[in-house]
Amino acid sequence: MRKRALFAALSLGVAIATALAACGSGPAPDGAGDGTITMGFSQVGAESGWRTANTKSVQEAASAAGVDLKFSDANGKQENQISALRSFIQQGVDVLAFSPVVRTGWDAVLLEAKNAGIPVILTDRAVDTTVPDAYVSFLGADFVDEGRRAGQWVVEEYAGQAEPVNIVILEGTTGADPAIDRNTGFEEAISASPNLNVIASQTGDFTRSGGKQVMEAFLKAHPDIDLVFAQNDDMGLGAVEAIQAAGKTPGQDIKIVAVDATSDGMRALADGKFNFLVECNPLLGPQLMDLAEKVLAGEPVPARVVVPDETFTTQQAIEALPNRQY
Ligand code: GZL
Ligand code: ZN
Repeated sequence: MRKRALFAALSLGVAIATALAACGSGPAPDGAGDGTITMGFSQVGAESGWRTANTKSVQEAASAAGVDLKFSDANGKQENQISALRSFIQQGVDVLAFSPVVRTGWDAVLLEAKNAGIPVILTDRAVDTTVPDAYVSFLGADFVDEGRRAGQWVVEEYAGQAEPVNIVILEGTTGADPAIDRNTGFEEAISASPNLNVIASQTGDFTRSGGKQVMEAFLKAHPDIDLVFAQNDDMGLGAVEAIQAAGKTPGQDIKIVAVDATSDGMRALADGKFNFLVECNPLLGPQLMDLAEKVLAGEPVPARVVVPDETFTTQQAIEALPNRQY
C-alpha cells in the first residue's frame, strides 16, 4: 500500500512540474493578448549623437520585430527612468529594457519588476545592484576596453618622447558606467608611460556644450595642454570649438582622442581635428529585440552580450565615412 501511495504522490508531482514547465516555455505571454510582445523601454535622454542613433535603432528594430514598444525619454534624470519603469510595470508589459543613466540607485525598482515577474534587459550601460538575478542580460560595449584602446593610442603616439605630455580628460556623466569604465581603462593604459600626465579631469556630461565649457576652463587654467581624452565625440567636438576660440589648432596644437565614432566624430577625424577614435556601436536594437523574444519564449540567453568596437585613424575614417550607418 505504502509503495502505491508513494508512487501516486510522485507521479502527481511530476504531472504538476510538467504542466508548470510547459506553461513556462509556452507561447510568449503578451500583455496585449494578441501574441505580440509589449516592451517598456526607458532611454537616458537625447544628450549625444550616439544616444540619438541608439534610440533610432531601438525604435526601428521594435517595429521590424513587431514588438509593441512603449518608449520613454528620461531627459537624463534617474528619477524619470524609475517612474517610467514603474508605470511600465503597472501597465503589465511583457518585458522591460533600459539604459541606466548611472550605475547605482536601481535596487527598489528592479525588485518591483522581479516581484511582478517581468524580465529586465539592460542595454548600453550596466548597473550595480544587490538584487539577485535583477536582469536577464546586459547588452552593451566593453567600456574599460574602449578606454584602454584610447590610452594605448596615446602611449604609441608619444612613445620615445621624454618630456611630459599634459593630458586633460572630458569625462562623461558622473556615475555613468561608461564614464567610470572609460576612465579606468584609459588610466590603466597610460600608466605604462610615466611622462603621460593627466593634469585635469572633469565631467562634460556627454554633451557638446558641456565639453566646450569644461575645455574653455581647462584652457584658461592650463596654457600647456597637449592632448584631450574626450569620453565621447560630442564633448570632443565642444572642445574643438573651445580650442579654436583660443586661437589654437585642434588635432595639431592640442590632439584629441574620443570614443563613439559617430558620423560627426568621424568627420572631425577625417578633417584632422580629432586624431583617433574608438567606436562604441549604438545599433543595439536588433539584438535587444532578439533577446526579448528569446527570454519570453523561455529560451536561455547569455547574461552578458558584448557589442564589438573598432578603432579609427584619420585615414581609416576617410575610407569608412561613406558607409557609416550613424
Ligand atoms: C555608451 C553610451 C554613452 C556614449 C555617449 O554606450 O552610454 O552615452 O558614449 C552617450 O555618447 O551619451
Ligand atoms: Zn562597466
